[in-house]
Amino acid sequence: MRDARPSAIYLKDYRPPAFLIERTELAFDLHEDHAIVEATLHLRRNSGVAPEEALVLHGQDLELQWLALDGRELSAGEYSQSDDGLRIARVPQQFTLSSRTRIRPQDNTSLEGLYKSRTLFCTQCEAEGFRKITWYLDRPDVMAEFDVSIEADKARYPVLLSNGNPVAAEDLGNGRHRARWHDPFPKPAYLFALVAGDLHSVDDHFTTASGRQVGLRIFVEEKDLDKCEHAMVSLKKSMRWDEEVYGREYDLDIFNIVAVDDFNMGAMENKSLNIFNSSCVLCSPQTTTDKGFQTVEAIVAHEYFHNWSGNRVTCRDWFQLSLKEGFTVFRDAEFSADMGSRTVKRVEDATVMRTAQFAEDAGPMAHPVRPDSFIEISNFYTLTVYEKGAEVVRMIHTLLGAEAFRKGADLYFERHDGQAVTCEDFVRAMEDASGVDLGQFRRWYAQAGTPVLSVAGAYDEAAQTYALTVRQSTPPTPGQAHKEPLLIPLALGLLGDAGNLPLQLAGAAPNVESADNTHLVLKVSEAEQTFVFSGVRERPVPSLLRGFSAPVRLEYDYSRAELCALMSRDNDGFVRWDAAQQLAISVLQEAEEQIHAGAAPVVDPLYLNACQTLLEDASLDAAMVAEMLRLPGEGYLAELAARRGGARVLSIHLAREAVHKALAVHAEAAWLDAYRRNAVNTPYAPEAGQIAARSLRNLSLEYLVLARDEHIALARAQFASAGNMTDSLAALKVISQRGSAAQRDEALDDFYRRWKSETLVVNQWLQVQAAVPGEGALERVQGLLQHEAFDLRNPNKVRALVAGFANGNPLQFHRADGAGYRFLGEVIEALNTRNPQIAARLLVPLTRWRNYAGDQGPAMRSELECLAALPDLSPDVFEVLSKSLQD
Ligand code: B3K
Ligand code: ZN
Repeated sequence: MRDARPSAIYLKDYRPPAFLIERTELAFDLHEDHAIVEATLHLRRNSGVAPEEALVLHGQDLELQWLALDGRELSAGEYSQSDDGLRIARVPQQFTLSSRTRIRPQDNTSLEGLYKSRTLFCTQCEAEGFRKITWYLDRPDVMAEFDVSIEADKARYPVLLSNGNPVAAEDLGNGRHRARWHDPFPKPAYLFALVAGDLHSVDDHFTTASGRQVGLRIFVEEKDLDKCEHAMVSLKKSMRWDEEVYGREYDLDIFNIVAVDDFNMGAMENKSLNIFNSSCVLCSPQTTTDKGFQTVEAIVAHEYFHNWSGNRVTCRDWFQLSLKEGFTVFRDAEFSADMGSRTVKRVEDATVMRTAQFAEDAGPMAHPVRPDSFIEISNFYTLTVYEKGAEVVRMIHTLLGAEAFRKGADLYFERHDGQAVTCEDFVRAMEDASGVDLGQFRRWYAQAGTPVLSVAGAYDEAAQTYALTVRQSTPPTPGQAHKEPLLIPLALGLLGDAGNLPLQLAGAAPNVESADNTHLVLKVSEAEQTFVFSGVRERPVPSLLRGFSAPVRLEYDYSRAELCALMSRDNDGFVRWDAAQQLAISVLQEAEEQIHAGAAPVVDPLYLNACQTLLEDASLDAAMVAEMLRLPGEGYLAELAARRGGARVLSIHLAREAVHKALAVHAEAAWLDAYRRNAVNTPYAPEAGQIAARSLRNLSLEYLVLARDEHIALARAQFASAGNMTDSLAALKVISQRGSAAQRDEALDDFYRRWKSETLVVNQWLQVQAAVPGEGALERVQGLLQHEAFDLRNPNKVRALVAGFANGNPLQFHRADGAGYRFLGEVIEALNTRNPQIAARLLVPLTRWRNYAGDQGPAMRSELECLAALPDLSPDVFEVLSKSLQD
């Protein structure tokens, strides 16, 4: 372990690097039990740095064999080594430093640095993995041109890849071969990549707007060659989209993607050599769900877009991570919106924000989009940095308008091409190009926590005015007791009896950007502000936070009738969906209180009828109807309950079951009709129309089996005949959740037999089982840890089974005897030193301990305390534990 009590580093302590690296030459010699890395770094002292300042290089788990300065070998007394680096006290202004280092990729279970994923050598260097490969200035503001040579056994590793262009390939005659690569674009070490393995590729090409040919290749194992087409199509669409929407062309002659099975996250944007978790690149209708197809498209796009937002213009330091991640998530979200349904995409993203990011903002790990400090940067690849960061960029887009935003992006890319910069540089480019003052807006980067926007409306019939009073406040978060008001774009409309009303803001209207006269965006900037609309001929229902125009919690005291009106008639799709959600939440909370008080829950017929009307309207977009009729999950309901005094897991579960069932029974005929009407009879394609139909059809199936036991026959028939993974998995889920034990076991066994050779499908199977309800669920999951299909070293499997249980089986995870918490604790303990990044991620459900009422909160806390008492805590796990246990 590096350090039992690691300490935090602070943004305020940032200093430019004392040395720069102009060129980096790396030679890898790969063997079955070790690898030798020879590095020659062309260094120079940064301007203004004193000549006596020592050179300090990062390095971790490295065995130094030889070190030379300007060709002269250094004696042991001329340098010193520590756990995390190497120090050379006396170095000239400009020099080369050569080293030979031995590493053991085969034993590297952290999946960071150079490691083996089954038969493949591969790398993951972001954020600080390069220091596990060789001694280096492993920080993003040190950018070098890389020359790389890779030598390996030719039969086992016929394909040898690195960044940039291939410059030579040699057969060394002894069963080994060598490849040389050169990357002309200076880059930080975190973008370095190497792959060696027995890979096969699907090849294509793309002609850029200026007419250059780019060779595109996706490298996979031979058995997966038939699963690359969708990723390739997605890549070409992304390249075209970035040219059309941002004017950004690809800059090298080749672009490679490699799929690997053992990977800590989704994918990595290494310059011209993207490495992907196989779950985020491989697709086929037989093995991949609609959601899976959409994920692949979005992640391929995200990594490709990083070529400009991240690689050409990179981050100065890791506190600026959202500079590349927030912006790139915004770019991929807009791309996905353009490729499919814009409203559905917005609903999905707002759901992630409200269910998961708001929870992060309200928990012990809350941090600003640009954190001020961290112990382990790997813990900061969070929903706040990514998704809230993207919402912050989206708000700039809203405030500036599309045209000025594009000018800002152009200026940012041109001004900072080849540089390592800050979030501040991004905001300044947006300001400079648009003339819009973003002074107050900058607080979004610095202030943690979810702002609450509390809105009240007052209609004056005689004066025909409608006054909206908006109050904003942001709750305290760890280390930030006091919050300042933010600049919040509040998009709105006013709904009347016959549709949306024309809007006229009384007096001067400096705060308004009007798109058409029924929609506008207020710029809320003060703790409390009142906006008065004139010429309002009837009492309106305000349609607020349209399109989720800001990442805030909205509070408005709507009556259920008002929510029904918005849900059925507002002309903003997001608000219609949101009204359905709020209505469901209000009904669910009422039922939960009834259950807690010992009464039978009664579900408001207003809600049931509104849902039925929606379901019966075949003219509506089926995807939106499905999203509107999907009940909020138990995790989200628990999060909301925490804000009202503490979550009671059992009564939340029972309330959700009761409302689910009531809606199922009430609209049974309509569900059956929707199920039949949405059957897709054309060959499978992951396109919007079919995806929408399958989404509503499979939701209908869930409701139908709740309405009446006999409908399980529909699920079994669908399971038996499904020609695609979306329908097959949806039926399997329903059977495993709602069928008899015999039906469930038969379907699960059948599924495994059919798919046991497809790892990604088997992972889905593990996840379905993790969510099987009822007593014995935990024992089933524990049993699966020993199954041939499970492997603790593979993050996808750990996520499917272990995180799948903790997040997808609330009643059993929160078992009264604490066994669910203990189970999670044991897995975290097993992974703590083996794969600290995954271990720290698994802690998240336990960090929410303050949300739970009764004995559960304390039981969760005591599991955290047990873990905190372990020796050898990794910095990753230590940071999450210590912050979660802080008073
Ligand atoms: N930049 C990578 C994430 C790296 C995570 C390192 N722990 C993937 C992405 O956001 O595109
Ligand atoms: Zn990214």
